[in-house]
Amino acid sequence: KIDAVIFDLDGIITDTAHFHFLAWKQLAEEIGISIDEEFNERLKGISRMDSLELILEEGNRQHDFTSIEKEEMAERKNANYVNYLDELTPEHVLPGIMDLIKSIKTDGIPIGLASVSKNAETVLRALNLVEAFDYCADASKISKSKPDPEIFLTACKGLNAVPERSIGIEDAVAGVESIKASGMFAVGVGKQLSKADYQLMSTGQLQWEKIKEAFNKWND
Ligand code: G16
Ligand code: MG
Repeated sequence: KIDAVIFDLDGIITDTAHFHFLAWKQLAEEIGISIDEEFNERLKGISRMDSLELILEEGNRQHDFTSIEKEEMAERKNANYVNYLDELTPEHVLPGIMDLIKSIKTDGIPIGLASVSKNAETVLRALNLVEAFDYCADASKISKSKPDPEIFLTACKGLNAVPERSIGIEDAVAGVESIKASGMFAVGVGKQLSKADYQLMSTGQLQWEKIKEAFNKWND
C-alpha cells in the first residue's frame, strides 16, 4: 500500500528552476561572479539565503558584504524571479505531470507538495493547481531547507502518511537527499541523481504503473 505521493515544485511540476537560475545569474553578474547551469544544480532545493551564500563562496566574496547588504541582494534576486512568474500559465505544467496526478488520484492516494520556496503558492495559483494538492509543505511550515528531511517529513505528517510507505519526486540532488533522509522512496528526475531509488531523465517519462512497480520491488 502507498500512503502518499509528494512532489517537489521547482523543476518537477513546472520549470521555475530555470527562472531561479536566470535571476541568480543576473544578481551574481552584478557583483562580478559568474555561474553556470552546472553550478546551479547545487542551488536547487536550497533556500534563498543559503543559495546566496553558496554564490558568494563561489566568487570568494563571502566576507565582503554585511547582512543587510545580503538581505538586499536576496530581495533583488526575488523581485527579478517574481517578474518571470508573471509569464507563468497552466500551459507551463511540465509534460507527464497532469497525467501522473490523474493516475494517482484514480488510485485514491493523497498528493502532497514539498517546496522550500516562499513563492510556492503563487506558482501553484498561476498553474491553476492549488486544488490538486491535499497538503502543501512550504517555507512557512519549516525551518531547514533541503537536504534536511524536515520538509518531506512535514508533508507526510500533513497527509497522515508513513514515510516508508510514501513516494517523493525530485529533480535536485539536495531534494533526493532530503527524501532519502526521511525514509521515503525517491523518484529522481534528471542527471546527477543516482542516489534516487528510481531515476528518469525527464518528467515526460514518469509513468504511474512503472513507479508503483519500482516502489513495490523496493518495499519487498
Ligand atoms: C526552491 C528552489 C530553490 C530556491 C528555493 C527558495 O525549492 O529549488 O532554487 O532557492 O525554492 O525559493 P524562494 O526564493 O522562492 O523562496 P524547491 O523546494 O521548490 O525545489
Ligand atoms: Mg526542484
